[in-house]
Amino acid sequence: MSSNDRVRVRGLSIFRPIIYGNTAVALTQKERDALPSPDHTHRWTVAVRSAASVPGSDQVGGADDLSYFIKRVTFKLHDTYPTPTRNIDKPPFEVTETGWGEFEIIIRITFITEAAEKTMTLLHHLKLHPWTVTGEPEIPPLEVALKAGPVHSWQYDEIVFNDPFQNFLNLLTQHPPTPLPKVKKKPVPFHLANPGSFEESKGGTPEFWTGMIAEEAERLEEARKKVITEQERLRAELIEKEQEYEKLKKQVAEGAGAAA
Ligand code: SLL
Repeated sequence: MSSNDRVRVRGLSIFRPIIYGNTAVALTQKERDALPSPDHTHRWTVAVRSAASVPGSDQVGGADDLSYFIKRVTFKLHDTYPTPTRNIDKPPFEVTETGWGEFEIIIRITFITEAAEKTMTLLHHLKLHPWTVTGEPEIPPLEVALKAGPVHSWQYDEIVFNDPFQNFLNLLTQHPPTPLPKVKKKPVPFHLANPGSFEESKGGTPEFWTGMIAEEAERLEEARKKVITEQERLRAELIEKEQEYEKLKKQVAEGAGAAA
């Protein structure tokens, strides 16, 4: 360690792209029967991975080994699981389980000591059932779930390190992240897409790519326009109702006046 190592590089920010989330598959009746808990309906994996995927792989993300800056990932599962706090100290930073229900998973990332960074806490809603058009949770019959294929719910994030220590910065720059593909080779991750029917959502493994930011912006813009249109419609309706109310109030007043 040189004397410069513990000096912060002021004004510099460096980030590493990650994804966190889960993949889930429905179990066949035969698979369920073979489990110690036959009431479990799905097998799922929750993970923290590098954002880029291995080309040709059917795994979402995970091209890079993140252990050069992540020491530990803790997944806090639902209390119905034995030892719900799962500490994963080496890659892959993931937990695979079977179960029957969706729940919130607290994900805590501990960085290597050299980072001198606080742990980072993320929240992920474990998703087992296919995305629906309405967005309302809907549990499809087993045969539909099996046909629809794996369910994916992944969130892209960038871990930003501000004013990093020189030695940590060196470590990071020695491990540049695999760049995301510049063209979309696979369907958009479903949680970002306009979810289709169960059938349509059978799109294979999603992959994060550079254009997803522009796509997300487009979706937000569309949503914003929808909200404005709806607001205008409601405002017109409100004005109409207020006018009607005034009219009725006047009629009542006139009626009362005539009766007096
Ligand atoms: C629900 N609030 O009611 C959620 C809880 C719990 C999920 C879901 C298996 C645990 C075990 C399991 O899937 N727990 O092996 O007992 O939907």
